[in-house]
Amino acid sequence: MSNTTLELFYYDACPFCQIVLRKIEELKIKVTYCDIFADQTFLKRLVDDTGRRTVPCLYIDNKPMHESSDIILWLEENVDKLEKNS
Ligand SMILES: N[C@@H](CCC(=O)N[C@@H](CS)C(=O)NCC(=O)O)C(=O)O
Repeated sequence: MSNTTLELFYYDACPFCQIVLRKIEELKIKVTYCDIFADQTFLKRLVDDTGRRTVPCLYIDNKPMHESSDIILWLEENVDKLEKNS
């Protein structure tokens, strides 16, 4: 089982986030969800780490990755190594 920790910074009304959320659901990958509008500490962490408020942003072992297309590609390439939802 993978030890990789995944956290998705997102908000519901963001269409790029929805594309990533659908891919995560399709691949059944275990992710911690960080809604930046529901919890200001998530927004602060995102801005502190990246200097941007842009979502989606996938933290892979605490390293932020922007761009929905890059995130989806990374998920597809690494799905076999990632922890799945039970
Ligand atoms: N090219 C980016 C676009 C992401 C994007 O435009 N996100 C919007 C929300 S839908 C956003 O966070 N805008 C606020 C900002 O960039 O400060 C991607 O595909 O991930």
